[in-house]
Amino acid sequence: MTKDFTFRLLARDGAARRGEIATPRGPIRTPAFMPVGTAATVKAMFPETVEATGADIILGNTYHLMLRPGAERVARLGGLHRFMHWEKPILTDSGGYQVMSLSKLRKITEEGVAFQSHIDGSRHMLTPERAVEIQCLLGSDIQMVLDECTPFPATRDEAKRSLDLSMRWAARCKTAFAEMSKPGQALFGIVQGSTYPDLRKESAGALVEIGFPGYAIGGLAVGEGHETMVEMVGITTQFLPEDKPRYLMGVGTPQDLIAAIGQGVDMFDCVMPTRSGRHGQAFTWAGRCNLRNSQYAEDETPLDAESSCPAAQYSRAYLHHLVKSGEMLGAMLLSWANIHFYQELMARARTAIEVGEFDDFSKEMGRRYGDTGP
Ligand code: PRF
Repeated sequence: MTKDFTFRLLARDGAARRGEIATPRGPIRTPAFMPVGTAATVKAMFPETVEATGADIILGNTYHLMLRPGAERVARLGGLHRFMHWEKPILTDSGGYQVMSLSKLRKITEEGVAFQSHIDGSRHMLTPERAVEIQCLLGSDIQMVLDECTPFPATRDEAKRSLDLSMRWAARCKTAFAEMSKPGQALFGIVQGSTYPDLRKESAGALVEIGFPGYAIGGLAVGEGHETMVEMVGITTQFLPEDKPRYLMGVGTPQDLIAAIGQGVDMFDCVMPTRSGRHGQAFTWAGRCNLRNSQYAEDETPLDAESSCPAAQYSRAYLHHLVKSGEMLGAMLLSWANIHFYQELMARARTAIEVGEFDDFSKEMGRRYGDTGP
């Protein structure tokens, strides 16, 4: 097993890329979708099941784990992989984004972000150095720099000020990472710049100057809409090195993923398959399906006849009943079927790129799901 973190491009089809990231905990086939395991669990799923859907990597959150059960405690218990029974790679987000969306009381300064816990109101400080330290304590394979996800909409001045702060934090994270990390671990930079093409270019350039083994695109899917998001992704990937993985944070619908792969993105994470699964929404090869709808009450057909997922073989009538009754099994089966669908979507995208048919695949998905989503 290699001790290094490396990325290899295996095939290209237009701007779409098929690659593989090697890590000491195993390979990550790209394009990759990372199920979200915020609080050391992909909600309502067994780790074994997550693995069986084809996931090579999952995402964990610094913010949640530092508050509960605490990064030092996870470290004493042998690290996040051992704690949650997931031996494959884990990417951790740095916490800044979650602080801004979850904590009501928070203050950003040059030093970092001070905030009060959404759980018990306790006071905490997340600096670039502490964000890296926590991710090292967790034993994260791919860490993210602390950044500010610029709120949308933002004036150019606001976006510029925010991006400058994120770039200074990125440099501090890299220094801290060099001191604290273990071989085989990686730290990714995060491009910001809101919806301003010149700021996206500036941010990408600043990060490439610092130098990272992978680059994330942040600050999107925050209300700008599908078209603008795809445009910003395309502008950003243009200024990122070909030989490093690109990760679009917190995205998205199947259509978002296909469009972003078409712009050269390699990695994604999103709560959508698990969160919508817990709310009775299913992603199938025939499109989206809301199991709460009474049209399914006596529908004996399987959830998704085209899927090989065991959960998708249950009848729509049964899933409708479980969802309407608020039964846990409903959330479990739909989360499973949805994560399986997202993994299968990535597998089909990878194959399409390999055989040079990504455009056809993208059009076919557009027919099934609509081009820009619901
Ligand atoms: N920054 C970080 N995490 C994120 C985002 C970001 O901009 C987003 C934006 N879609 C999701 N998750 N650190």
